[in-house]
Amino acid sequence: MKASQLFYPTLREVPSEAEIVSHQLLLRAGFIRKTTAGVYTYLPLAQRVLKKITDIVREEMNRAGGQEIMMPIIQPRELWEKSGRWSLYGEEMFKLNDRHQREFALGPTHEELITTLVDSDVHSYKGLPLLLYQIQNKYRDEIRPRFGLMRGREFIMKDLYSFDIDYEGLDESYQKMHHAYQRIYERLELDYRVVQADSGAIGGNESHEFMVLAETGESEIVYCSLCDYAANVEKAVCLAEENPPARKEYKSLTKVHTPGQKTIKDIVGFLDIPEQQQIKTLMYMKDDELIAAIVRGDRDLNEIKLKNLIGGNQLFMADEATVKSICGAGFGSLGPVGMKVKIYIDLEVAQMRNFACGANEDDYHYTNVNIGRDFAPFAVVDIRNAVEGDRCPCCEGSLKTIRGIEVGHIFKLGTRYSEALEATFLDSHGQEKPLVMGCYGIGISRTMAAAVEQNSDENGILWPLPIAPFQVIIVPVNIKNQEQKDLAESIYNELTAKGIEVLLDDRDERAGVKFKDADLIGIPLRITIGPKSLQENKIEMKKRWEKENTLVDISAVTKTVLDIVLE
Ligand code: 9G3
Repeated sequence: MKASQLFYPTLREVPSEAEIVSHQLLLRAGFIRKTTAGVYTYLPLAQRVLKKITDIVREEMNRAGGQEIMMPIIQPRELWEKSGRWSLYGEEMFKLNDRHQREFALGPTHEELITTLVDSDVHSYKGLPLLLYQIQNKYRDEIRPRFGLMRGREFIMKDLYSFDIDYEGLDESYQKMHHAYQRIYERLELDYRVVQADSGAIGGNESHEFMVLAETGESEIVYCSLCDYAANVEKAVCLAEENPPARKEYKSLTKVHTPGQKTIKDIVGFLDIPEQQQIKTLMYMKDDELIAAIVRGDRDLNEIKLKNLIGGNQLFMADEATVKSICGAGFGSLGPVGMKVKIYIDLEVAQMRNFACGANEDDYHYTNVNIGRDFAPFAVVDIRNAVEGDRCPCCEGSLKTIRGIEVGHIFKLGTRYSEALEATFLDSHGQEKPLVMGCYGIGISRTMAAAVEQNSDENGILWPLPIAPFQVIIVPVNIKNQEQKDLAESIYNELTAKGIEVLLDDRDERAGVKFKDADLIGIPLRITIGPKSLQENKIEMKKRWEKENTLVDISAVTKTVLDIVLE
C-alpha cells in the first residue's frame, strides 16, 4: 500500500476530551473518528487491526469447536419479556419501534435470542454440545460513554454461547473456552490476568474476567503474591482476623455532643478517635426495605458483595429524608445502637471493641460501643472491599492490587435462560431437560484500545506484531530522488511478493514528518532509504520498540524482515 493513497488523517493536537492514551493516539494516528458520544468510525488502519484481532479470535473459537453464525441486531421485545429482562436494564437498553409500532431492542447481548433459536432446532441430546458464536456490533446506552473505544455505546463483541446436556458438559465447554481465551491473549501478545469475577445480573454463579493490565484500567484486581489467587475486587474474598484482638474489657457506652461533626475524619479530629476505631453506617433500600450496612471507618463498602448476599431485585442508597424519618437522624449521625432496621455488619466490625459511631441523633455520637451489649446485628457478612495487604483467602500470602481493562468475560449460566425461555431437549432416557448454558464474550474493539494502552510511548503506538496494521513501513528520505524512489519500490515489491504487509511512504513530505508519522501509527519495522543506502548498498532498519537503528545489506533485507516477522 502506498501512503499517498492511504486514508489516515493524522492530527498534531488531540481533542481535550480524550483523557487516556489509547483514545488520544487512535484519534491522532487517524485510526478512529467520533460520530457522536460513544459511537465511532473505524478508519482503514483500525479496520486492519480489527481484522487481525478477529481472525485470531475466529481461529481459536473454531479450534475449540465453535461454529460462527450472525444473529440479528434488532431483537423483538417479546424475547426479553419472556426472560424478564426487558425492563431490568432500563435506560441502558437502546429501544426502537418499527412502522407498526412494534417494540425492539438493539442487541446489547444475545442470550435470549440464541436460546430461543437453539430451542427451536435442537430437540435431542444427540445435537449437543453446541458452541455457537458471532462477531458483531453490540449496543448499550452507557450513561457516560468515555475513553474512546474503551466504553462505547456501539462496540464490536465476539459472543459465544455453549449448550450442554448437563453441568459436567458445561464444565468442559467452560474449560475449552478458558483455554481458547488464554491462547487468544497470548497470540495478541497482551499482558493479561484471568480473575474470578462477579456474575452480576446475567445470572449463573461462576465467571472469570480476562484483564489486560493497565494503569488506566477501570477494573481493580486483587491478586496473591504467592499463589495464583486473583479476583476482581468486586468479588475478592476478605477474611476475618485469625487471632482477633484480645477481648478488651467493655468500656461504658458514652453519648457525646458533637455539633456539626458528620464525617469519619471530623470525629478523628473532634474526639481524637482513629478511623479504625469508628464504623461507617450506610443506609440502603433493598427493594422497599431500609437496611443498614456497616464497615470499619477506614474501609469501603462493596455494594456488589452486599447485593449478592442480601438478594432482592433493587439495591440502592437510601435518600436522607427516608433515613431521617426512620432513624431519627441524617447522614453523619447514624449508628447501629437503637436502630430499628436490619443491620448487616462486615466480618471485621464483629471483632471491634469500644468503637465510635453516630447516636441516631443529629450532632451526637456514641463512644465505647460494643456488639451484643449495645446492639444485635442481623448478620455478620463479608461486605468490604479487599485492600493491599489483606491475607490471601487461599494461602499464607498477602494480597496486592493492580488495575486492568476487562477485555473478556466468561460465565457459567446454568439453566437461567433455558428455564425462563423453556428451552429443553430430550435426554437419552427420553426425559425433557433444560439446556445447560455458558456464555463467553470478548470486547474486540476494546481489545484494540487495550493493546494501545499497554503498548505506547511518547512518540505513539507500538503495535504488537500480530495485530499491527502493516508489518513494515519503507521511508525514502527524499521521494524526489529517482534512485531512492526506485530502490524503495524494488524493496517494497520484493517484501510484498513474500507476503509481508508493507506501507511505502511515497508522500512528498520532509523525512522528519515521515519518521514521526511512522512512529505515531506504530508500524513495528521501519526501513529507511537515504543517500547512504545508495553509496554503501545498505538500508537502515529500526524496530519500533528499540532505540537504535541497524544497517542491513540490501541483499539481506527480505531475509532479515522475514526472520523478525516470522519469529
Ligand atoms: C442488557 C444491557 C446491558 C447488559 C446486558 C443486557 C451486560 C447484559 C451481561 C452480558 C453477559 C454476557 C454474552 C457475551 C458475554 C457477556 N450488559 N450484560 O446481559 F440488556 Cl442494556 O452481556 N453476554
